[in-house]
Amino acid sequence: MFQSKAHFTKAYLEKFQSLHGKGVEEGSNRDRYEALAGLVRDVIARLWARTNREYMERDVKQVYYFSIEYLQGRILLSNLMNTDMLQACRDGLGDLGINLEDLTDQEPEAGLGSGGLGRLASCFMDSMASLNIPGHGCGIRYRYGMFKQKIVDGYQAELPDPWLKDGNVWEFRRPDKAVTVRFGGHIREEDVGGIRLFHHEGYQPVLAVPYDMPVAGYHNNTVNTLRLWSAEVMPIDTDEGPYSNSDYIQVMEYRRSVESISEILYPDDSRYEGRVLRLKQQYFMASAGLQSIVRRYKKRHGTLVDFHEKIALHINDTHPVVLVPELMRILIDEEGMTWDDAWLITTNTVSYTNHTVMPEAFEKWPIDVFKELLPRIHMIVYEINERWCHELWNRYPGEWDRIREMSIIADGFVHMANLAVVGSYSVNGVAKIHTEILKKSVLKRFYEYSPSKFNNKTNGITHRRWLMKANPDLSSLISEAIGKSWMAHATDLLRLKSCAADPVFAEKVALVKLTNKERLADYIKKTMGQTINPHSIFDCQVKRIHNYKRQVLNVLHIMDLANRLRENPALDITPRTFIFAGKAAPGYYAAKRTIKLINTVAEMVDADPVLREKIKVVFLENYRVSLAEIIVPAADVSEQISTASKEASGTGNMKFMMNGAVTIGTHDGANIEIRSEVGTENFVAFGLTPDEVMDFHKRGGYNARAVYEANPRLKLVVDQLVSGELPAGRDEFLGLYDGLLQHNDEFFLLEDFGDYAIAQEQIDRLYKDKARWRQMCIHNIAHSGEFSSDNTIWEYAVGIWQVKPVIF
Ligand code: F58
Repeated sequence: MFQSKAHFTKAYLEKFQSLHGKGVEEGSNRDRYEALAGLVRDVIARLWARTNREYMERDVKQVYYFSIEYLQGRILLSNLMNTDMLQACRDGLGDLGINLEDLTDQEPEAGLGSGGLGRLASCFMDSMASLNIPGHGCGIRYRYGMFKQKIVDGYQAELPDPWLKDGNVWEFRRPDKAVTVRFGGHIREEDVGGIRLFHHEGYQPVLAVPYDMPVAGYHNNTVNTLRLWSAEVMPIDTDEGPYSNSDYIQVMEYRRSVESISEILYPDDSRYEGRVLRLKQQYFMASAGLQSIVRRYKKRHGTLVDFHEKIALHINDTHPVVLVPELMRILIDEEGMTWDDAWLITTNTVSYTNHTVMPEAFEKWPIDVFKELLPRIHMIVYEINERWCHELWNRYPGEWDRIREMSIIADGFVHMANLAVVGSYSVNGVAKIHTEILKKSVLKRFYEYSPSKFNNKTNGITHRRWLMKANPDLSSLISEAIGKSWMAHATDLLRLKSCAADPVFAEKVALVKLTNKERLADYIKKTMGQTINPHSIFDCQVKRIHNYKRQVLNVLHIMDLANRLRENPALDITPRTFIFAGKAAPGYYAAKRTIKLINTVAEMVDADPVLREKIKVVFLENYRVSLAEIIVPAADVSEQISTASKEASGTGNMKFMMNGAVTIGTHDGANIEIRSEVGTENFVAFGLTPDEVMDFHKRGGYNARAVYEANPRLKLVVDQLVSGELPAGRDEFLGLYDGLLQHNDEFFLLEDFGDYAIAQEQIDRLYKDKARWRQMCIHNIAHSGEFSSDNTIWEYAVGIWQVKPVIF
């Protein structure tokens, strides 16, 4: 590795020349980026080979994390940091007159996810490698990642994201490790000597080719693998594939249908959409991933009888759950095991994380679709269900409703969450309250059946990306104050508590915040041409746009503030910049209207000289990991205002806290744990409790119109949505208005409005007390180590996977 800059510079110049056949002074930033990334890749590749050798020789238990999404973001700087080459590299490039950031900005961003679920998977990859845990990722190499968002006339427009068009330095294509995944066709059964054999015939074969990406741990020589699968047509010289007896058109149709499998990432939607291609993606990933794990395992062990002793398979939500019947298929059809032996192995290998309580997000597939696409898997799921229902009949004789609720196949659908619970040995939620809701309500029947399966693993975020990489100035300040141990052990950040009362330290923290705010202001100026005041309060709500996340509640409060300012221009408030960012799923009409509303209110504020003195609203285009890395360190206030009980955990809340923002938040998801960790005095809470929300759902009794009538300030802003006062068509927000009043405000915005406005006033008061505010920021940073994904992963490793670190 390059501890000295001279060593680095020499290697870099050589790499540049060998890659481009010219001198570095003649190269573009892209050329220079490629040479740098190539150099880092070479170093990492050596460590990677060694890591895999160690795992193999020591024959340790390994975990495979299956996720339909990974939101990696840019990788170069993380890799430089984790391999301890950052300083030498920065200095060495400096000597050559090159600015490192100009190169890292060249990297296309791997945006293979739509939100928290995908980003969690990437944080987990980083933490597994950094804790020396033999843990790998399995996913899909989408050719198009999350769409690029443009704002046109206040509306969201979507553009494709061809992130691979100039190549991806970090991937290693491994054609020798390709496997075949089969779709469609039929099953021919045969009895041979009393044994039933299943022959899959007439299927469409798809070649799954892995692209491996190294995942480097922090200063520990460990490099794990993120294996992403790409769908390709079978080679022309195989006997599989529609080549013999097929005409040109058929062959081209085959090509098209195969390549579509790993073509696009489906953006999240407001409700679950049963598109066949999605099921195809799921089985493609599960089958390819599993086949490659099995192949390697058999090479080492010869048999799969102890598979569960050495392999843990984790499914990130239900998307990869066809892994369960696929493992059964391999064990029974290919290994000749009995059903019972195969079931024992499978249910001791697979564990499952649930990420949502919203019933409309639960996956279910029409049984006919399932059967046609995956005939053998359908047979196995059918049998799993038969046996499961039999068990249920024995345990709950006559309780038909309970049995229907718990069965995997019911009402013509395969219920994927039920399959996940039945087929795994561990089911976890992602924050304490979320796990309780799973146990009490969403998966209540399953909890009653096997309570020991259920456990909580509160989410976390990697402090390496979200503090060390995103906020280097704050990181240096922290290290000056408490030493560097927190980088490896994030909970050491607690030591900062002793600095909270030190005004000199507090002043330095405030200065770093100001610098970060200036950086964000520059970005906004450059990209949007808008000027924002770095001395105003930066109040941020950045996340997917969703009704339950209640961006509209934030907007209603801004409109109320505007009304109060119009009434009293001397209103004594600290100037505030409300910063929004986030994507709406293309088919989610209401979320797209929310974006228009935010931009409309932004326009209204800008047009009014009284308002623009005190407030500013901006919607930043194309939210993504690299943008979050600029916004989060600059935030003063973190908006975490989902309807209580709806946000499984949230992880943005943790990122903001770690960077010293104060949360204004509901009693929801991980907010509850953040608040109890940091202390109620360092968190501004408001709104209904989860129990109150669930009671309303269960017993009714909520009357949105009554709430609206009773609060004149609220009534005014709601009316303004449709009064024609906003600079948009009069009908533009009619749907939104109706949602609040005619449809009784499903997410309790009106109910929480009053309390939210009071909480916002509290924020203003607290901010005015500089010393107090700074202390709050420092307390938030100090307690954020608890939410490092290192802690979360450690709990998964010990409590679920039973995998141990491998240190070498
Ligand atoms: C999120 N889910 C939860 N789903 O909403 C959030 O509370 C939690 O912190 C996070 O998972 C991590 O546990 C989420 O991001 C998706 O994006 C799905 C992806 C696949 C399609 C459906 C939405």
